[in-house]
Amino acid sequence: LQRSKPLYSSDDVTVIFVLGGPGAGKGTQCAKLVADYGFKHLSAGDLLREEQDRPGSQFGEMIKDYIREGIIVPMGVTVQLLENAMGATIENEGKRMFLIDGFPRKMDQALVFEKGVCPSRFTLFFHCPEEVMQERLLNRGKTSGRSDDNSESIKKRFKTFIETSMPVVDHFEKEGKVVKVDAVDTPDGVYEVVKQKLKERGI
Ligand code: UP5
Ligand code: MG
Repeated sequence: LQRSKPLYSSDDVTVIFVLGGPGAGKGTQCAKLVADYGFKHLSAGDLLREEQDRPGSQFGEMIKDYIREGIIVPMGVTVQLLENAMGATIENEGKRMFLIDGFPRKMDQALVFEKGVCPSRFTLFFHCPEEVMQERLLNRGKTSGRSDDNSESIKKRFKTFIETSMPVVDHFEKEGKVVKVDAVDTPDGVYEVVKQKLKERGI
């Protein structure tokens, strides 16, 4: 994981990080972007849940505990899953434009990924008040089967987001690499703004 230069250069591969609080709508907006722009969508949370359920995974139990507690799985696991998924996508689908959803959410992940895997073009950041996110997650929890869509876990996810993940957004903000979108509107309303802002960034 520690490399002297990234595996992919930003000339060769486009990486857009997609961040925002739990339930801000990252996955929803990524699905729309995939349909219109042909990005490959890689959700770190989805990759972790897949690994958790993979028979024989040595990390399954650990991932399960971390996700329920709303804390960040040690970065080695997540970075490796993303790197594998990117490699497989480039090889099998020939796609070189990635939406990396829900990652990086801790400073160490951000630094290691950009130094060792691929520098990001920018971060698409969905801003949403906690009350709105909480309502969405509790509502989804009725059917999602996600172990962390309950009020106890949601509280912990919010705390981690503020304490651990917002510093990542602030870091990229200082580099002028954050595209901020208000995420309170309807999915289609939010998406209109996303498209406009991507256009301004040359996408
Ligand atoms: N919805 C969406 N947009 C809406 C809108 N505009 N108006 C009304 N409703 C809207 O949406 C959530 C719900 O809201 C859905 O029901 C949707 O229909 C509705 P979604 O698009 O799924 O939001 P998203 O931001 O993707 O929410 P998600 O729950 O996936 O966010 P999290 O960031 O909490 O979850 P993630 O899967 O990324 O991570 C889960 C856990 O994995 C973390 O807590 C952590 O423990 C672990 N993890 C790591 O350890 N490391 C990582 O790098 C990443 C994750
Ligand atoms: Mg998601």
